[in-house]
Amino acid sequence: MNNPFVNPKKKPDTEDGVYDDFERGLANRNSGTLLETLALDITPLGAHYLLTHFDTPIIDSNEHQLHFEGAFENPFHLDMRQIRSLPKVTMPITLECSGNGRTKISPRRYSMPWAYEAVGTSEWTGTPLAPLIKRARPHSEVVEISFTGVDYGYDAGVGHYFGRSLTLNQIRNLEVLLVYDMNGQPLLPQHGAPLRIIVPGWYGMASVKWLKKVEALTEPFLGFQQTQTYRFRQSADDEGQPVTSMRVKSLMVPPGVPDWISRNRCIEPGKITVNGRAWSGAGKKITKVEFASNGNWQAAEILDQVGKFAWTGWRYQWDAKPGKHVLQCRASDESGETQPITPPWDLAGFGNNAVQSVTVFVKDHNC
Ligand SMILES: Nc1nc2c(c(=O)[nH]1)N[C@H]1C(S)=C(S)[C@@H](COP(=O)(O)O)O[C@H]1N2
Ligand SMILES: [Mo]
Repeated sequence: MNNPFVNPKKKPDTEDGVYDDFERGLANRNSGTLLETLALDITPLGAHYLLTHFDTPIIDSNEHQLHFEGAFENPFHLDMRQIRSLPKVTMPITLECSGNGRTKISPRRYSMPWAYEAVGTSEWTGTPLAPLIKRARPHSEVVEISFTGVDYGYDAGVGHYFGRSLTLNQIRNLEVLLVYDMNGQPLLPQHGAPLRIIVPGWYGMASVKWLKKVEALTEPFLGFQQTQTYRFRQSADDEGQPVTSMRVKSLMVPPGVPDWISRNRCIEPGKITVNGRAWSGAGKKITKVEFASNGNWQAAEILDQVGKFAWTGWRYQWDAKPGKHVLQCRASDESGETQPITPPWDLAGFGNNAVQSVTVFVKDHNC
């Protein structure tokens, strides 16, 4: 048997709110962040969301090498000691999985069932990638650079190493970083140790973990993760558009205390401060955040942006009156984009930046 996973590529239908064992298995492996950590500028190590398609490779950082190969004049490889001695940059960067919000789209795609929690901001330390590409001297006919991880597996019957590509201009303009530390500590195995890239402003799929190969290509990269998925598609016969920059979005720290199972909230009556985060892609600044209780939208206060490629804090003083309320928040960015109330349709559930809704119950009396 050469390939035990040959399959017809058609994903099973899903029922809203009903998840099978395979989806539950994915959810157990790919943990989300804890929404309460949105109170912090930087997501604590261990509370950053995780999305790994295959297995987490266990790599000896003393042995690991990064190979610059393909259509370069000056191919070379570097070990981790050499990479760590290159000019060092630390930047807070917000990363969101493009499948975040998938469960809120109906019908839901059969895949990792994210609700709101696939986002986080870390202090990433590494070295800019562009000077290394320059050092390797791409041939004049190079059109793209591909990035390949150590992790191999199957999707839709296709065996492949996880790989993505960018153009030379994208690598320069997006300020792509070759990263080895996260929040001041060596990358954890599940976040790509010992080496990954971070593509600021783009959805997470571009930020290849466990990076082993940077290859200069004279034809566009046709890897599975570049061409067979991560495309916005309206229907199965739609060729679609590649998923790239993050869409404007915001989340709140759910106020009050939760019910263990439903996670609905209980709040004491009176004035409370609701706070959260807002972000967008492609370096676009957040210009407005609004907060609503039962659809009554009011301007929230915008706090400092944590970094050029990181989220912005916001807060709102809410007068909690007894009863049941649905709380929502909505951000706009400097390009004039605003979060939609209802999820934008996408076949695979990518790019859902619709507003978050949190149901809260405010008690009649302080107790
Ligand atoms: N090699 C490799 N890189 C990868 C992935 C993967 O499965 N393998 N997942 C991608 C996706 S879809 C996302 S959202 C981010 C998640 O990064 P994190 O797990 O560090 O949060 O990594 C990206 N890089
Ligand atoms: Mo992702």
